[in-house]
Amino acid sequence: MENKKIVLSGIQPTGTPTLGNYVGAVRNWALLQKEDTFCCYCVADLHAITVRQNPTELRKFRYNMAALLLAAGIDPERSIVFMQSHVPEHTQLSWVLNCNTYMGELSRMTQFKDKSAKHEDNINAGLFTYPVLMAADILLYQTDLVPVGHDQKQHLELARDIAIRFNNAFGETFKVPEGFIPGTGGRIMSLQEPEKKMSKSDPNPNGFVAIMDDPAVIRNKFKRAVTDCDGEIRYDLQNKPGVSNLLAIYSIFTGKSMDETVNDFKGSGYGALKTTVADAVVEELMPIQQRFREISADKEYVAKVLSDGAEAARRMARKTVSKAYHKTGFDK
Ligand code: ATP
Ligand code: LTN
Repeated sequence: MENKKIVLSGIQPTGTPTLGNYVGAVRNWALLQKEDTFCCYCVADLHAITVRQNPTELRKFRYNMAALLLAAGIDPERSIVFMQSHVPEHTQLSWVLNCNTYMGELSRMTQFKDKSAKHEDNINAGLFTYPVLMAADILLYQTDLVPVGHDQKQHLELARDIAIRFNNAFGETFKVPEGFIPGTGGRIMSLQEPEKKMSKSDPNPNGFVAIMDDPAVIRNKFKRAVTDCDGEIRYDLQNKPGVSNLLAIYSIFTGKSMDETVNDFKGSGYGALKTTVADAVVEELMPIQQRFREISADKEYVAKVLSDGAEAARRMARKTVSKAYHKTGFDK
């Protein structure tokens, strides 16, 4: 493991994961499992409670999210998969990092501003310090690479700033991580309002495709996707966000470049574009859905993967917590 690059990422078990989560994050998590990487993926359940959750639902969502990661190709023989709450080092480091993060930095986080506008009745301190917990997730594993969607760029930069600040003040403690944000696909847009990102908390279910949606539902959502009225198929994010989003999805799911993609649709209408994109998505998601049904039914297997994952994660995380506590002046 010494000369492998450490990859770490997390996903919140809040609601139904979407095509945006898949393309911006989970799909790359699976692809990053290579000879020269060691990948650590967590279900960020501690992050989830920054917004009020029903405990019964949360229990179900976090289990399903773990099963879905396995179904999407994360291989527990090669990578570790764990629940954030099973590894207490995350909260232990988080406190020390909180005391090395400024209120001003946290007030600039756009996700905090968005979420506090959305949940006016519950602007809790956890929602404000959420990016510090995320920094702890990352820095605990001496991470090299963090695969996330574009919306997490600001949080990632904060994690880097905190690491650099701590290292300067107390001596070399944390590796300063790099982001891995896909160019095309880092920001999959809503099918109904293509100027907004696709979000699982969108009250309009036609705006997002859920990874577990039925094929007929997926096809129908693409059929209703908002485009524009000039009828020309070209990639132009500014003027044609709906069509460009469909082209981006097609390019990712077929592995074709954007030029090839646009060429494939020369002379086609929007109807054909939507059907072809839906077919490509359905083809990749169907086997994942099938594996999800098998894996999620095997409770013992999922529990074993998670307990092995937590044990391996703790072995790594403990070293960093000891180091950071020692540098801070907390010795036994
Ligand atoms: P919400 O949409 O409810 O705010 P979320 O889906 O953004 O939640 P997470 O589940 O924690 O929040 O996101 C997991 C990963 O999915 C992150 O790396 C995030 O950047 C990525 N992601 C989320 N939405 C998109 C999107 N529309 N396009 C690309 N990546 C996305
Ligand atoms: N905040 C992230 C989820 C997340 C994460 C992480 C991503 C929690 N911990 C560590 C990368 C690394 C989000 O997508 N909302």
